[in-house]
Order: sequence, then structure tokens, then C-alpha cells
Amino acid sequence: MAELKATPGDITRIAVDAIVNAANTTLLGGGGVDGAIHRAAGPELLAACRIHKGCATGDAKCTPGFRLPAKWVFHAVGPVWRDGTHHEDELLASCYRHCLDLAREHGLRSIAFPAISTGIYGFPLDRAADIAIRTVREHVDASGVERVEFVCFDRQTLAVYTHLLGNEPQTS
Ligand code: AR6
Repeated sequence: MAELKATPGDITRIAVDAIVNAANTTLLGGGGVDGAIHRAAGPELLAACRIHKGCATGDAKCTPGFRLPAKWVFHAVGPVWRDGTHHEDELLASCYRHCLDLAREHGLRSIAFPAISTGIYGFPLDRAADIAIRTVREHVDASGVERVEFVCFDRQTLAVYTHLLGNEPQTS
């Protein structure tokens, strides 16, 4: 049974096998958590991202973590929120699923996710957190991952994840 928990703070400081980036389809960096990850990992990260030649929305690509404490970065591209009728839910779930697939392919045991799409991309936080937790619960055991941290950068995000995870034992 995997452990799922809400962790306050900055994902660039988390020592896990892989951290997940909330990237865009170019994979060439941006603001928010993407900017923070590129700054902390160093310029080698951008060079490694270029090799992928972009990433489709709902998919994720892997690079090394370079100067980060995490060994790997999975660059996931969440959907831009429009009105909920443009496959936003499915595309967001697909990001989490693809990251767990990458973790299985690399034989990883721990992974940390930010709240993908809930910043600049405008996905409603409650709805996104529910999708994140449900999708991870559904797929984590098949992935071999034993520890999942949902890293919450702000108080509101931490409150939502703590509420959704906290009413039950923090296991999948
Ligand atoms: N650690 C953990 N979470 C963070 C950090 C951090 N260091 N910094 C911000 N967050 P966002 P999106 C939180 O906007 O909505 C970029 O330009 C933030 O508070 O980073 O998927 C990309 O290149 C929020 O809860 O990602 C794309 O163009 C969450 O991370 C676009 O933004 C996601 O916010 C992606 O937008």
C-alpha cells in the first residue's frame, strides 16, 4: 500500500526519486513551478528538455534532475482550463497516469507532484485535487511507487489536499 501525503513547500527542495513539473507543450520553461524547477536544476535541464521536441497536453516526458535533490524530473503538460467541456478532466488525469507509468518504467519508489494546472492554467483547485488524488490512488500500486507527496506551495492548496487526504488514512 503506497503512502499519499500533502507536503507544504517548494518542490525543488524535495528529495524523492522524481519530481513532476507543470510544464507547457514546448518544454522550454516558463513561470510558476516550471520556472522554479529550471532555476534550481541549472541550464542543463533546458538542454535535456530540447531533445524531446515538445510534449502533448496530457502526456509527460522524463529528464534527469541535474542540480536538484530529485534524480529525475517528469515534465507533465496539464490542460489550460476553459469551461470544463474541453476534456480538461481527462487530460489532467492523463498527466498523473503518465507520470506513474514513467515511474514504473524507471523502477522508482517515490514521486512528488505539484498541483498541475491550478496556477497559470486556471483549473479549479478543488476539482483538480480530487482528480489528482483519485487518479494516483487508482494507479499507484501497479506502478510500484511506495510514497507520493502532493507538494502544496500555498496555504489554500495545502488545505484542500489535507482535507481530501486527511479524512481517510493517508494510504492508497
Ligand atoms: N513548488 C511547488 N509548487 C509550486 C511552486 C514550487 N516551487 N511554484 C508554484 N507552485 P503553475 P500550471 C504551484 O502556474 O497552472 C508555466 O509557465 C502553484 O502555486 O506553476 O500547470 C508553465 O510553463 C500552483 O499550485 O502551473 C506553463 O506555461 C501549481 O504549482 C504554465 O505555467 C501549478 O501552478 C503551467 O501552468
